[in-house]
Amino acid sequence: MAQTAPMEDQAARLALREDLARFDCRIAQPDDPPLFTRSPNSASQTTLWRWKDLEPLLERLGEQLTLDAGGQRRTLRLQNPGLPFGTTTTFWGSIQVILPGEIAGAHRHTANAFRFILKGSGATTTVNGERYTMNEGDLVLTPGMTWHDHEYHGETPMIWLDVLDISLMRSMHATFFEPGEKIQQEVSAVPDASWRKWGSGLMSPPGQAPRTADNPLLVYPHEVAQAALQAAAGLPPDPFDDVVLEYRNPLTGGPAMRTMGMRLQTLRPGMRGRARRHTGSKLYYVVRGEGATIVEGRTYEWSTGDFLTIQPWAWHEHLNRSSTGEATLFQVNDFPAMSVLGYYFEEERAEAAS
Ligand code: GTQ
Ligand code: FE2
Repeated sequence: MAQTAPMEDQAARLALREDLARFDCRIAQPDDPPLFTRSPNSASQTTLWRWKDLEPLLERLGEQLTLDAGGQRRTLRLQNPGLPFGTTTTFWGSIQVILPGEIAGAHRHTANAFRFILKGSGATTTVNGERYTMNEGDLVLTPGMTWHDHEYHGETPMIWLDVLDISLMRSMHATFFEPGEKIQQEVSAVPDASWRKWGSGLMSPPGQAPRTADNPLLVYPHEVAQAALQAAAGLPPDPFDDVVLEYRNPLTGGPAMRTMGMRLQTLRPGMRGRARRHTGSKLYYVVRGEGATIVEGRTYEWSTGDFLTIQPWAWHEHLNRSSTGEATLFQVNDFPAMSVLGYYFEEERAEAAS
């Protein structure tokens, strides 16, 4: 039955509308949009944010916005122009600026969060009593409901990418937020205990495996990720992503967070990836180098410091046209949440016969 055919019982439906509404019920009405679309029809738009535009804005934020003691953060949100709020349908990406001498006070919330350090080094973050120093390229996790606060004593402003699954949490009506009683948490006697136990990913103290499937790790240092990426460069290339690695929970082999997946990848000179589309959303950050992503026939040229989000179910492919320079991309996606709900689908474009 064609969806656009006029309903034969249109008059009856309209007449029923008010009677049903009195009892908090309704039936499909002639002017309702279709219940389903054949494939995802997302309002979220493919969007590129360029570092050359962001950098002066971040400078202004640092100069003009204060950070009060109430657990606030100084952040620039990457706002998707097609959505009422958020970077994608599930998560928010924001760039946080912290100045020498500042403390971003303790709080906790249901939203899962992580930080990927963009510029500077030396700030510390405390997560449930564990304290870690954050340096460029590090990934630090703040799983939902863990207490966290940040502190910085450096020379120049430090900035990092924050990603929180706020839109997903809101759509589930599960928002909780609690400010800390004190500005900063107490730090445990062994401040980096989980890293000491689980950080090698290969060996850990016997008899201490947690009973939950939650990731025991809070930090993925830059050097470790780089070494892993270099080792992976010796494997056959991935046809879509060249050299790509997932940040994993060392206990389960699953993704590092419950709702969000993080990846690091290298596109080597001359690489041209195959095209693919998938449900769910992702945000790329260009760690270094330059290249391009073709999304539904439109080319987005990116270089160091840029951010790119891709509309759900849009065909896209990556390329590195340089003959000498590698490009490194950090990626966050919502595939873990999509997968566990049964909503993750992907399709590969058939290769043209040559
Ligand atoms: O650093 O705890 O960008 O709670 C947004 C909310 C950062 C944080 C954000 C937050 C944080
Ligand atoms: Fe937070």
